[in-house]
Amino acid sequence: MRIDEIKVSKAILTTFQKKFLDFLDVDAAIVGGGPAGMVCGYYLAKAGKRVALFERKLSVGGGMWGGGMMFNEIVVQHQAKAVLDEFGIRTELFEENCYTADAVECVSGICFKAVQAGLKVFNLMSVEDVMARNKKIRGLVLNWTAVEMANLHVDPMTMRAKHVVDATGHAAEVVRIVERKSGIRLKTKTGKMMGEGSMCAHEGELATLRNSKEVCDGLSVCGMCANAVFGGPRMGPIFGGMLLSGRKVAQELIKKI
Ligand code: 48H
Repeated sequence: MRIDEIKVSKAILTTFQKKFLDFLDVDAAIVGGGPAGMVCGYYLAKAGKRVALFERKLSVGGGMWGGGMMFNEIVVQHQAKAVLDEFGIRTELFEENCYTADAVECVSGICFKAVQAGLKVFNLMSVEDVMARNKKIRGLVLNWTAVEMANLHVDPMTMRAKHVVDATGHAAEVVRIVERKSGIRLKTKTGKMMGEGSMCAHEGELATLRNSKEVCDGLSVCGMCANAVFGGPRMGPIFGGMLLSGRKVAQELIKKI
């Protein structure tokens, strides 16, 4: 039977429309598909929650593909190896409490299992604002990344979530929007963004986990974003804190939602 080009177009438009409609009102919405966001989405989906993840770029994986300085190997510590084990990702012991893993295997392995667990990933979509009511974050305002990049004057659309997770990495984009536009006081020492500190790998890893939590009603942070918001040093190409922080926020939300 000949392939009908119009049937192909109809198939894509119909299934995508259904997928998007089904995930316009969810338990959790995650912004950013780096390691922290993807791991968070995996555990939430595995627990039966309806979760959508919005990623600005064509591919998920964030800063993980490039390992350290484009050498595509990552490092995790003993505690975080358990998360990679959960995804079936192979690790090699380098020295005590220092495992390496192939960055490409990490990203693809996490992505595959997360999507199969039920996480719905919408790539090429950027979150440009939040929906807030009575000082609570209730959803996200979305636009195509292509619109953002071309600086086109096209209005966005909105989706609703019981809880939002900012996993946008160093930029902490969602929290910055909340701080700038909503008048909500953040649950930080100053009520504002504290900012990321300079490199200290050991403290940075501990801080990432400690800082991964709710930052205001309806909004949690994980990964590098957590240190940008609550104040904590950077840690370089060790990714254990990112994986553990995604898992921690998921575990908190599983109980809450
Ligand atoms: C949609 C968005 C938006 C938006 C951003 O940077 P990431 O990899 O974040 P983490 O926290 O999972 O991992 C951090 C790690 O990669 C890292 O940078 C480390 C360990 N650095 C240490 C150091 O010392 O430098 O991923 C964030 C993702 C990216 O894919 C962005 O494209 C995406 O979020 N994103 N998606 N709407 N507004 N903003």
